[in-house]
Amino acid sequence: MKIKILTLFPNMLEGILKESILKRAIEKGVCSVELIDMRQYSLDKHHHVDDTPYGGGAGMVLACDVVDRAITAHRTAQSFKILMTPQGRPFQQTIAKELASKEELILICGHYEGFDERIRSYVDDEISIGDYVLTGGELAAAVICDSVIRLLDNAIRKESSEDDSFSDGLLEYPQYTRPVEYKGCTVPEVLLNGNHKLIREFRLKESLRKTILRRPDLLKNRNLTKEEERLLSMLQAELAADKNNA
Ligand code: 6GU
Repeated sequence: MKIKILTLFPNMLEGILKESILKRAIEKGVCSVELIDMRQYSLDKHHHVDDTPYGGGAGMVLACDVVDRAITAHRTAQSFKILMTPQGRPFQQTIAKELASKEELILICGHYEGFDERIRSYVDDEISIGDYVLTGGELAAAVICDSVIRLLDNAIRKESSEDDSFSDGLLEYPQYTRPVEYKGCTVPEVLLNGNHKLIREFRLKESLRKTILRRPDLLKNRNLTKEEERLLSMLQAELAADKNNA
C-alpha cells in the first residue's frame, strides 16, 4: 500500500513514521508513506496557501487551487482521496479495515480556520477522528496511518490484530505478565494452569465484562453467539449480586 499525505507541516508527521511498528512496516516494504508539502503548489511568489474569507470573518481559508494542483500532481487511477476534517465520517475500526484494503490513500490535511468548500469535490471521502477540534488534520492523518498500517499483511502478527479491542466488536480481555504476584495483586489462577479451553472462556467472559461495564453501547449493535449469551447472563447475575452485597 502507498499512503501520500498532503500537508503544510510535513515535520509534524515525520517522527511517528520513524518509530516502532510503522518504521518497521515501512522498512519491510509493507507500505510506503510519502509526505508532500502542499506549499510547493502555491504559484504565489511568497508561497501563500491561504487567503481571507469572502464575506468577511476571522481567520484564513486554505485555497482550492493549491490543493487541486497538489492532488492532481500525486493522484493515480488507484488513489482513494480523503479530506481530514471534523465534519467528516467518525473514524472507527471498521473504517480502518476498509482503508487497509485500498491500494493507495491520499490524506489531505487542512490547517488554519478552514478550507475552501470547493475542495470537498476533489476527494472521495471525509474523515474526522472524534468530536473535538484539532489545529489541523496532521494528527488525525497520523491516527489513520497508524491504525491502517498495523492491519496490513506482515505489519504485525496476524493474531495480534485479530484480538484487538473493537475488531470483533468487544473490548479486549485483561492481560498479565510476570511476576505472578505484585504488591499483593495476583494473576487470575485460570491463566496459570494451561487449560486452553478454560482460558478462552475466561477471556471471552472478561471481554464481555469490560464491554458491558465500560461500553454497553458496543453490545447493542452486535449479535451475540450462544456462548456469549450464556456468559453474559452469568455476568449479569454476578454483577447484580455484587451490587446487592455492596
Ligand atoms: Cl480530521 N481535523 C481537525 N482539524 N480536527 C479534528 C479532526 C480532523 N478530527 C477531529 N477533530
